[in-house]
Amino acid sequence: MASSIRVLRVDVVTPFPGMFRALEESIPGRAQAAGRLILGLHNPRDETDDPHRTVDDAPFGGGGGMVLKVDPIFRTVERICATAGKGEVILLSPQGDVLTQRIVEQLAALDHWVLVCGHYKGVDERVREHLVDREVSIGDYVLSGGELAAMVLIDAAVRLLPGVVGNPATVSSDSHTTGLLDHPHYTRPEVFRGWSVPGVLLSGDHGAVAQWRREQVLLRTLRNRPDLLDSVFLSEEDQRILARHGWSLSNGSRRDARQMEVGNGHTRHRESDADA
Ligand code: 9D3
Repeated sequence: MASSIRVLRVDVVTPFPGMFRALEESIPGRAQAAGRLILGLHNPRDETDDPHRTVDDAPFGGGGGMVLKVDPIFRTVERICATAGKGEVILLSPQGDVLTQRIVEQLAALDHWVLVCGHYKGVDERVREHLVDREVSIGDYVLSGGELAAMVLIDAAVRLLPGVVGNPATVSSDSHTTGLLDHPHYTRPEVFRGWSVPGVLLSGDHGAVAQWRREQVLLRTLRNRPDLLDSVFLSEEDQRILARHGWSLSNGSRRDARQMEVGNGHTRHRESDADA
């Protein structure tokens, strides 16, 4: 078989293993139950020798705050690799490469990760210098630690493992796989509190539906994330649709699309508005 069953093993080094209970839900939970995701949680406190089980200490050179100690982290990672084999050691920290779907895809192709969670206190630089293979951030905002970032990375990768998400078409049509935002979705009822579903979706005309959805994909992307339009292939027809809304290939994302009037062609949702 071309798409053989793969298992992703993730060992996480964290003083807060309880946070990872969140991964027992939803798709990561199902992946764990099916043995497709094997999650190991390792508390660096268990690799300390002192009675206080100290994992942090004051910084050399002075200044405020504390720094995660190198020895408990090294010992924890070395114990993991002695048991489960050498994995890709990834530090979650604000200094890392900002996570993209492309990085998720690269990492999801590997069999074993060792995630080291950073902390607002910072991590002894020797961890970065001598232990870590790559460093990942999930964006430009301040978290209290790397745990939630580690969970974001795990969640994003697990759903790419063949067979974890039921319908492979769902994964390959994802907005960040196609590079554009998604079109609107509706399900029953046809009318809710006077707000009706766009007629084209009820028309049974598959060609018209496909055309409407493509238009919505393009207009939503133009309005909310015009930067994405710079890095995707746009057909002549796509460019014509966008041009009708003030976009041109040359100005692309530099235009402030938020000030453009981009509706979904269906702004009058309330039936009572129809003859207002
Ligand atoms: C004073 C400089 N701060 C960096 C902006 C220090 C600092 C704050 C918060 C250092 C670490 C942290 C804790 N954050 C993470 O460990 C972290 C993180 C994040 O804060 N934002 C986005 N991605 C990540 S991945 C790990």
